Amino acid sequence: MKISEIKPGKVEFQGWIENLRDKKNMQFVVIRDLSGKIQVTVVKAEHPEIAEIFSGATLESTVKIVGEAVANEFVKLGGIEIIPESVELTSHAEALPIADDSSIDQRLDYRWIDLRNPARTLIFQVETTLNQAMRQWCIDHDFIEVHTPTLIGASSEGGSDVFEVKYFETKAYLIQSPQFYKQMAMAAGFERVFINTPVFRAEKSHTKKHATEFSGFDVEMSYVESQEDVMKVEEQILTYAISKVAEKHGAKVKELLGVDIVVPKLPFPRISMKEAYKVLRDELHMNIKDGDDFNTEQEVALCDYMEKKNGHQFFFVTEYPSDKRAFYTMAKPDDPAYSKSYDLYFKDVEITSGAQREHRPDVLRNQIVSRGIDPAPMNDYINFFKNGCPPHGGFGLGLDRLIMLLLDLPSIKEAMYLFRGPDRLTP
Ligand code: AMO
Repeated sequence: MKISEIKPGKVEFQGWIENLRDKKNMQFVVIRDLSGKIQVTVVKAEHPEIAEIFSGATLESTVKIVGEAVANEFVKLGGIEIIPESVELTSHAEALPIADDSSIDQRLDYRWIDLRNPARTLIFQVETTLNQAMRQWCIDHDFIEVHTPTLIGASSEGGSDVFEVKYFETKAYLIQSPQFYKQMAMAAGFERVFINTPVFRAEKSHTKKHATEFSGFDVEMSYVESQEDVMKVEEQILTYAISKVAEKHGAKVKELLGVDIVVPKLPFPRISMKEAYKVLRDELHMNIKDGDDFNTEQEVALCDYMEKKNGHQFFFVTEYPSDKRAFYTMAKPDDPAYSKSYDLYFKDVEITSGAQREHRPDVLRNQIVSRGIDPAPMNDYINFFKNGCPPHGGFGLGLDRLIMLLLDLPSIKEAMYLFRGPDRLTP
């Protein structure tokens, strides 16, 4: 049984030795499982064989215990103690190489020990609920889930941040996003799809928000008129999923991580790039020209401005300059220097890129060529759009970034079960 289910009477349970006080005549042992902790009390004279097992046991060893749970008002842990009849040591723990206050990199070396801390386990309980709710929203709204390969013959985002792998006598790449596959689903008539997949970026960035492998949550939908249709779906998915997290884990997150889960209000605030340039220049007195990318300082200033102005932790930036976006993005027909694209910011970090896509194969090919990308390896992708394909759009969200921000974690390393970065391929 789980420790949290223990009531007075006969019990059998397993767990970790969290604490052990070995007195002259008595032993007080705290056993922990995922659900809670309980005290085991041993009277040495009555059970010398059990006392001997505990005397030789180390902290964090695991045990199986059969005994009687009895109420005892002096026991701090729930007013119940276990009088054991038999104890079996199921594993022996060597001295722990890390403590709670070890550096993050030391802790990652021994992640299996690090994650035993209930505050860290909670991160993954939250992620389970969040991801499940995002999927549920999609399923409830007629999305089809597709499982896509992580090996690909051509770079899906352009650029150099792609891992190359030896593939028999030829080369393959690890996907930077399932972009091509989700767009193919639109050509296949699936109308609405979502994909949960690992994605890879060969970026040597050592920041709190970069990993070389992370979990993507991707959505693509047909018959969109602009990025606005995609943004409406994304804000609903997030509001629903965060409300589920607040409902299920809000109190525990506050207790163990000291963080309030704020369920965002709909709609999320929006600002176009053209408006953002004006705000940065006229109100925040920063030096930026129309068509530029934000530098980090400008990005932080804009996030700060939007949060203060709207009292909202999320906001969309829309209609980026076309030449700053990936080749598959549709340009605005009335103003082709700008595109039908968006990013979503949460607190001060970008968590999503999205857009309406260019679904006309001839225009798409031109966009590829005009970015200096060799169109030959893209032929399979361009072919998707040659046999009829509705206008479509979608977004890609970084799940690990979302968790990091939702729980105010200092780095994406804490948000990922196993972090992968430029200097880390283990454990
Ligand atoms: P983009 O390249 O913006 O867009 O990636 C989408 C989201 O993925 C997350 N992300 C990362 N997370 C951790 N470490 C990284 N190195 C990293 N890089 C990106 C971010 C980001 O917003 N195909 C498009 C999406 C689309 O248009 O549908 C794409 O991949 O949260």
